[in-house]
Amino acid sequence: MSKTLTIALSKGRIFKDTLPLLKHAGIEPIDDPETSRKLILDTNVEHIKLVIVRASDVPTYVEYGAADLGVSGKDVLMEHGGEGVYEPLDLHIAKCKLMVAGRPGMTAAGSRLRIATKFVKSAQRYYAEKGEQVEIIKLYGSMELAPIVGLADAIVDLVDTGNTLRANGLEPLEHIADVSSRLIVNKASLKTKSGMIKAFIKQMTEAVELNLLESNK
Ligand code: PRT
Ligand code: MG
Repeated sequence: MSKTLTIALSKGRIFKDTLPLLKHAGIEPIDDPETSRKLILDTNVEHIKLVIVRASDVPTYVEYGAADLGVSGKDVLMEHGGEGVYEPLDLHIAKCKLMVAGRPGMTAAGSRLRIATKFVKSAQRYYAEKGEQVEIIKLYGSMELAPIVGLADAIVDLVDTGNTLRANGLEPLEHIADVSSRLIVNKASLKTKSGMIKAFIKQMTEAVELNLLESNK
């Protein structure tokens, strides 16, 4: 049987946290993406390949079937919309929170609150559900700067330890969502490569359970 399974991953924390889960499933990459320039990594399992893409591109690769599977943050999936992909498993890795943050005691400088974020859809949905009219300003990074220089009243961003916010005189104000990384699967692949994918999901499920047991010790 010559069917290949392609798994899309991003470098950095997602790759680092996914490695031990893959290892439990018997899969180990031959090259290290942090030092190699290769974007397609072979593994010790001949028919399994890893493709290294930008975190925000993982759902797109999986949606179009360029990868059969992927590992993607819930924050990224909420922005992407999750069309064309199944999300069968919470991997409980790369955890953080999507939050509103700003200066302590922050209030709108104008009539409407101005919110800077790269999570435009999630921010729009959050304020719409609250019934609050806000102006959303799309940024691609360094969101913490926006309230300091008066570009926005507050930001919507990922928070883990809160150190980045504190270092910039900001604090977490409102919790929007808990974020962790999810295994995602292309819908067509689930039919055409059903056996391989179901076996992979089963092994990853076991690995996640073991990980959780370890971390509760
Ligand atoms: O960098 P690139 O544009 O390619 O993509 P990316 O920034 O989305 O990738 P990466 O690797 O930084 O993040 C991948 C995924 O990790 C995200 O989509 C989240 O699901 C998850 N994750 C978990 C985080 C964090 N924790 C996190 N703390 N992603 C980003 N952060 C950043 C946050 O944006 C802020 O700048 O870390 C800073 C806050 O950390 P603390 O500890 O100071 O609060
Ligand atoms: Mg980044």
